[in-house]
Amino acid sequence: MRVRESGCGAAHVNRNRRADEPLDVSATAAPHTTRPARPGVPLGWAAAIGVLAVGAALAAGHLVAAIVSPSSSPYLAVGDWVIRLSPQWLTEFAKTTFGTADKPILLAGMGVVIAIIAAAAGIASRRSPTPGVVVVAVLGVLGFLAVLFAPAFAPLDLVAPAVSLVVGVGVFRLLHGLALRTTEGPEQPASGAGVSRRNVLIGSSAAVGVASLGAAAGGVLLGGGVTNSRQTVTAQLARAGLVERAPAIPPDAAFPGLGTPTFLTPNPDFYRVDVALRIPTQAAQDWSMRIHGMVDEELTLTFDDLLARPLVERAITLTCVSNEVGGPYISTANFIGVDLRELLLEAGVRPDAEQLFSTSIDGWTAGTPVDVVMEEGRDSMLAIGMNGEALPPEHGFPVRMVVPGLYGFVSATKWLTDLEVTTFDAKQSYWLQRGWAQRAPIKTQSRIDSPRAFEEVPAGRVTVAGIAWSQPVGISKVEVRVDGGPWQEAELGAPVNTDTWRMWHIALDLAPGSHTIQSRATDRNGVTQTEVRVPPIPDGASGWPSLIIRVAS
Ligand SMILES: Nc1nc2c(c(=O)[nH]1)N[C@H]1C(S)=C(S)[C@@H](COP(=O)(O)O)O[C@H]1N2
Ligand SMILES: [Mo]
Repeated sequence: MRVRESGCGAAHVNRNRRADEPLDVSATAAPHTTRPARPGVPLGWAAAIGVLAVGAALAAGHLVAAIVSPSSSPYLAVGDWVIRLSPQWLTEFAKTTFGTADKPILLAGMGVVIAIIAAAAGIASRRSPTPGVVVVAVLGVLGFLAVLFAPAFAPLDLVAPAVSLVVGVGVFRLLHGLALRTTEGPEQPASGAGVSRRNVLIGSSAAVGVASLGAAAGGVLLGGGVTNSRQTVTAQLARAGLVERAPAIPPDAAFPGLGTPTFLTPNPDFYRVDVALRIPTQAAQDWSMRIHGMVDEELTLTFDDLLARPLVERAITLTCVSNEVGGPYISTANFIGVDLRELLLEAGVRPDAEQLFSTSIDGWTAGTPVDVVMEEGRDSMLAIGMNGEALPPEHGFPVRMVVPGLYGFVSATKWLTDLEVTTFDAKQSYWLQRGWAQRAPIKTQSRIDSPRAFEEVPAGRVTVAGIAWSQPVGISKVEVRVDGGPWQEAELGAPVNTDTWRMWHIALDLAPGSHTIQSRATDRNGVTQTEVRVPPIPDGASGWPSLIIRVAS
């Protein structure tokens, strides 16, 4: 295809060409010089048509997904693939730079890239719709494939991306045809053409808006279903005598007044780490799970089956392997649930089984060593409650796994839907495939919470406070030193259990000026936190926390 004009100005000149004016033609175009060039869609409109068509496609896909099968939104499915295919350095960068905001940032970034591609597709189609249709169709097929190859794929999931593809191509052809016709009409004055096009664009923008609202409404509906189901579960858990409650946390277990966290982390403050772009929205009454594989007797459990078993409440500190020294990915809650070891004893785990392979509703997987889960007193559980209420949606509602002493990526599967007893050779879990460790016991660590790094504190006694953890062994000692001097023992919070963190504080007399503060913890087996600094990958960061503060004179 030959393009003889490149801008709106050229089209305008051509339309108003007087007979005596020479045509603007290249030598190779000689045979066509007698035919005036067809005017194209102006640049801005062309770009807008591309963006509107793709916007309509995404909104329609999202809306249909919300109605038919929530996990099948083509936009989110493509986002899931971006996460899954992201190189290690990028995932870690996103986690450390954006924290929990990494997902909205990913989705917004995708939006920008898709909008640029869509605008380019529109611009490439200023005369013939073909290039734009091809690009919009390719985007649609990508969305289709992303859904088709999602880990938790079901055939019904194909409806949303199919609708999305058809809407994208259809809207593009429609808008393009309208825009071209209004441009081409020789009898139509230029201003009239503009108004007509404007109407077309306003109309289609409104359509995209309505579709987006519909998609949002669909999301709210699904969220409402989960809210109802959570309320029911919270009420069930509150029934007198149903749950064997955990002992109350002694008031001197934490020193929030000195700068430590509270002992139990309120649910809204509990750290969140996962790769789920969309939080699964399964209601408790729709939940069921199979325990199968290398077991004597397969078990199928519904949520009511879990409620009918003995329910226990246990204070447990969860920790993420991605936590840097001094990092925030650690929190503690009273988890309510059933004992996992007892369930597995009922199913009868074969002696040669190695791995408890757990799968989430969204297809994420974890591999937990069977010997750890089956340890007597390990307190591993299937949790359904957290701090007196049903699990919050973002922390795994309706059912998650919790194994004290193991980092979350090998044990804490949220939105649990399947448990297979198997070997390590047979199956590879999500993060194992990405270079993280197979066995990942939590490393003994401490963290200085107060003062903050580079904080200027008043002259006189300086209180240093923080946390230490070594689940499931427990902490026996925390020491602090200043400027590489002798280690001084800190005061510990009242012990709660060995599956939780321990708070500490110490008052120091410091001379005015800058000082380096370090801490190290020792567990109840007498093992002291190592000074050796390693990064989180593959099995957790280590090293002494170290920060500089200024004491005022
Ligand atoms: N389904 C699912 N479960 C998951 C994850 C995930 O990405 N998907 N991440 C795990 C990781 S790495 C951690 S540290 C814990 C964090 O649990 P939290 O978000 O409730 O604190 O969840 C684990 N369970
Ligand atoms: Mo994690």
